[in-house]
Amino acid sequence: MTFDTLLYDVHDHIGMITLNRPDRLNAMTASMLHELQVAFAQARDDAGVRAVVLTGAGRGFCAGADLAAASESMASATTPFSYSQFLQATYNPLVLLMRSLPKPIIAGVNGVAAGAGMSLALACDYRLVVESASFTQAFVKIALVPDSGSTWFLPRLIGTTRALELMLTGRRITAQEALDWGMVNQVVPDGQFSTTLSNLAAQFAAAPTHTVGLIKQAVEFALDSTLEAALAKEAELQDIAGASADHQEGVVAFLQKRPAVFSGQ
Ligand code: LHQ
Repeated sequence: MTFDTLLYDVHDHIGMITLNRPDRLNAMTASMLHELQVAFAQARDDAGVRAVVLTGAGRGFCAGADLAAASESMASATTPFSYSQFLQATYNPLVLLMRSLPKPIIAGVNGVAAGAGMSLALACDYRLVVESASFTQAFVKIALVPDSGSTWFLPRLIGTTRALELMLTGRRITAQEALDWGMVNQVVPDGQFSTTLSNLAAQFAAAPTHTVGLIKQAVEFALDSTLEAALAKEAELQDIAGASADHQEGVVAFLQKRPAVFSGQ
């Protein structure tokens, strides 16, 4: 499938998704949301892809929902627009698809991430951010509730006090503040962003992909479980990881005092 609102490119086992509406800071339209689902599903189903990168073209990562497009479609709708139906049909399945992807997703936050654009960054597994980027829970500024998973991700990542502060004020925080709060993994000077992102993606693409998927599954499960259930889940998933070719390779490589070469299996 060819994409109109994003670029999707696979190289060196990396599936690179670039939001591509730079003059709108990559604000999301219904077709971009559909294309994102297609691209993530393609990355999931392609055995050659071992890491996924989500980034933005131009000076923004993603400004959230395209408010101009949203108000146009509301104005032209023949029946009353339902936010709930729209979210359930577009953003929600996308976020669930990302969270269940059995491969690591790196957000390459190249600029501002606002509203649902910030939610998408939070739905990724690792956030590499340029120093000049910023984050805003812009929803409150247009009298909307945070959506696309922000209410779930943000308190878990930075605690309720700070999550509510961001949600209630819509204050734009810097990359450094996001790092200090544990909301992102790494902040780099703008000039080093693309090289660092490529190196990081290559590192994830060389990881034991199947086990990485199991780690994601284990943590997702543990977030909403008792200790007892989490321990049982770890044991169940360890059976699967323990039977993998990459586990064997990891142990042999350790004993032979050489770096492991993982196949992803
Ligand atoms: C935009 C947008 C944008 C369109 C910048 N839309 N054009 C789900 C369900 C359904 C509907 C509603 O929402 C949702 C979920 C949500 O995501 S709600 C939250 C939606 N997002 C926002 O409210 C953020 C709005 N944008 C901003 O606050 C600022 O643009 C930020 C803080 C992102 C960046 O500020 P600046 O760096 O100063 O850039 P700018 O404001 O000058 O924007 C550059 C251009 O991009 C500008 O167009 P222009 O023609 O004047 O150059 C903006 O109009 C356009 N743009 N965000 N969301």
